[in-house]
Amino acid sequence: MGEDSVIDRITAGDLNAVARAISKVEDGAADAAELMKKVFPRTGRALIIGITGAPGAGKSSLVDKLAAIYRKRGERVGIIAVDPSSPFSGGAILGDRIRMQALSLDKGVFIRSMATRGNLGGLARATVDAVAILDAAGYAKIIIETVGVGQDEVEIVKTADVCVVVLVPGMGDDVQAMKAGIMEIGDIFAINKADREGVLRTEKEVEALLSLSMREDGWQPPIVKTIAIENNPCGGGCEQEARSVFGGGRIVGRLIADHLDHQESLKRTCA
Ligand SMILES: Nc1nc2c(ncn2[C@@H]2O[C@H](COP(=O)(O)OP(=O)(O)OP(=O)(O)O)[C@@H](O)[C@H]2O)c(=O)[nH]1
Ligand SMILES: [Mg+2]
Repeated sequence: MGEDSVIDRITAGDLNAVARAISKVEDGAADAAELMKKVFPRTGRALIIGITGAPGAGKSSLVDKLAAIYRKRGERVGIIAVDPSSPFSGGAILGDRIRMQALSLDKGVFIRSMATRGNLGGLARATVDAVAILDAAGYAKIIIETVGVGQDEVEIVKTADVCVVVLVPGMGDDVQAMKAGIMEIGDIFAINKADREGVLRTEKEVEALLSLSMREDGWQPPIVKTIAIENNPCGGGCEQEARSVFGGGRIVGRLIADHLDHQESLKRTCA
């Protein structure tokens, strides 16, 4: 099949064509560059959201909630889970598949996991290309989830329009250690697992770190406390605490969505 009909099928949102194009860039296929030349002029409409944070911080759970909010608005959502430590790719990794089960049945959601095939630079490039393919295919929101521990992973989320850094209570020293790369790239800080102890302390620590650095664009990253899972396994006790944190049990993905809407409107104004 000619490249022209492939690009037509991508822009028409054909799922098979999209999946195959992503495999092509991931494999570094010989004709991938040629295809991307046709893809790039058709991009620029999506809001690209990077979600990063330590392993197990609740990134996938938040992505799930966020995507559900966008789906309610009728927007199509592309999700790319980048796992630099895993050699497995294609489809979603098992845990994410379970976590995003409802989403994965939804035809308006495209979920894909990408892994390193040898070098991180290659992964970063493949991620950028995959995002562009989803953008050309008309996904309004594209979410990149990545474990943000090292500088290389930070590079991946830097390609996003907005970056949400997910922290959890009681990180203490970890927050300090993350200061180097992550604090600078966060446009929004989510303290997830806010049903756990130590939320306020972590919030103060993040506030303190943020106050040390003034961003060039003057943006003051909001800190939002989130609970990404509804059925907390700890019974009624922590629900109580959740209510007190949020003053009435507000849902949490919503808070991030509101901030992202604000960021998107800024992006539109600047464009
Ligand atoms: N108590 C509590 N547990 C949560 C919350 N959010 C997520 N979890 C749990 O934390 C665990 C990890 O959640 P994930 O969403 O997989 O976290 P992740 O950051 O995507 O993990 P990796 O992709 O493996 O780095 C799961 O068992 C979730 O159910 C929360 O707000 N409160
Ligand atoms: Mg995950």
